[in-house]
Amino acid sequence: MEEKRNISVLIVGMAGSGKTHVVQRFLSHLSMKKKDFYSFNLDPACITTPYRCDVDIRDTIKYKEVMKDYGLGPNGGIMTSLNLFATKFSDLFEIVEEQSKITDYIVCDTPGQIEIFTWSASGTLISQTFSAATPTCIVYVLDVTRVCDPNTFVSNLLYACSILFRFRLPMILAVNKSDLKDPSFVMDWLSDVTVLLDKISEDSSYLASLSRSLGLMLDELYEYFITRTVNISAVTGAGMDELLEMLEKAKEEYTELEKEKIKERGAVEMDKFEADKAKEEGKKEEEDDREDDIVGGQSISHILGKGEKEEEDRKECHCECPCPCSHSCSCSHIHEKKEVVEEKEKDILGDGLALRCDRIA
Ligand SMILES: Nc1nc2c(ncn2[C@@H]2O[C@H](COP(=O)(O)OP(=O)(O)OP(=O)(O)O)[C@@H](O)[C@H]2O)c(=O)[nH]1
Ligand SMILES: [Mg+2]
Repeated sequence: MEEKRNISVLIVGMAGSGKTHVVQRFLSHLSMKKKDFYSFNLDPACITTPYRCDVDIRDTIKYKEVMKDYGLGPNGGIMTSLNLFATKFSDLFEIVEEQSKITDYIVCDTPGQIEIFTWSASGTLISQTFSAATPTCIVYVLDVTRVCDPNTFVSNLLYACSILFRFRLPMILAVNKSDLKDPSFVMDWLSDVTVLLDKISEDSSYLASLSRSLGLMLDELYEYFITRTVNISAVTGAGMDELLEMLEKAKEEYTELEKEKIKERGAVEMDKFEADKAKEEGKKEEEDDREDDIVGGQSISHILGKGEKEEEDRKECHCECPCPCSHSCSCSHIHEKKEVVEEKEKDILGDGLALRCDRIA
């Protein structure tokens, strides 16, 4: 059977933005299109899943017992359940890898605790496990009835931004509940930051001035999302075809990002190699210096060498020296030696000089 190269879709977003219903609608759309899919529910606290769920975190982790056992509140309980689930990442990897060969889409519903994906270890582990096994994309669900408030819009984008930079996976903004409110203002705000800033200025609170600064700061992010925003409705099914098209592009983007990551890893490894090489060379230079010092030490011993050692010192010296045979030399130890020799000249005149000239020759 021909292997399929599918895509994993992680559905994230604020609590109540409609993630679970988006998963349900998206899966029924896939069924309609005769696409194969595999689904995960990673929300340990949900009561029911309104879609066919292949892997349900609730089958392995009892969230209420986790709360009791660890003395946690509801949010801590959800986070800890996810952390416990993430410890099984090798099993998760096997499932995702296997399914990536036989299905077109793997869809994953997540809990509303966005912190799981912004700073908890499990969010990173889970997303990395998915992306190691198959092309992976994050769909960030926005509730249009909430993000029409520009402050909420900016804080949602901040979350999206931190997830985007943390995971470095392609991300799509899915503006949900379009059946309740026209979401066209989102595109207006993304494509022209001044429209967003004007909207924020209508409010004179401290929060608005903070949003204004943040709104300006996120300018580059808006550009990224202009081509990656889709208006959907989990109730009516609007925008599902556009979402599918965007996921196809996200698959290509994933490949590009992976290439970059490999290149970066290559660069890091190259840097490490260079650093090791420099370290090795540094060590060698140090050894050479030490050798020089030893040689220098001998020279010093030449200077210091008097009496019986003197003749031996001269044997080891390879410099030309300013002796009467007209050889020239500028090194100090030789001059020193010369003095020594000159002193000796009185006693062993001729022999000492003759001895040196023989050696130099
Ligand atoms: N009108 C309308 N209502 C929606 C849509 N999507 C979701 N809802 C409603 O929004 C509410 C929350 O939906 P969920 O799917 O449970 O939201 P969620 O993000 O999964 O919530 P948590 O898992 O608690 O974070 C429900 O009452 C849904 O019926 C939509 O497209 N249109
Ligand atoms: Mg849900």
